Amino acid sequence: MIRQTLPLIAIAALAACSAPAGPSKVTVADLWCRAAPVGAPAGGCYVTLTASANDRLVAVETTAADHGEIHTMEMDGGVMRMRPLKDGIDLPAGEAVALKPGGMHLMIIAPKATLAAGGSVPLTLRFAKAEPLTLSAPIRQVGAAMGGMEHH
Ligand SMILES: [Cu+2]
Repeated sequence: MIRQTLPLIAIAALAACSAPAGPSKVTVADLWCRAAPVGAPAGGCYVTLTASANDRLVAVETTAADHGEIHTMEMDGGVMRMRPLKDGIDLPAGEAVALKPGGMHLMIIAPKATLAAGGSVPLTLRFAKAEPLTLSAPIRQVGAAMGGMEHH
């Protein structure tokens, strides 16, 4: 059985690579978007990215909202503020870079539909070197930390 599966995997890998292998490949883990109430002006999405060679996340696109942005959260005079990262996020080779609540995150601006738990958001991540990745991010309800937001 094992002897038969190996060549099949090799063929599938070749078929997936229509272009020559790029200088880097980015691995995605823990991709999700936070559920948001009806009419929310924006939604947050989170992901852990690991690039095989030095790379950079430069943009996020989605068909589910007006547009996507890459944000960071920083303390500014004792207040947590979000601001767009115009140069994107550095992805050092082999290092897992986590975008998570309270830190760097993806933001989808003006969602076209309510971000309801159980649904999903199509996201395209664009990198400086690696091929873009189009993914489906599951929408998850975040409980206690979001206070009354789930009681709409
Ligand atoms: Cu944001």
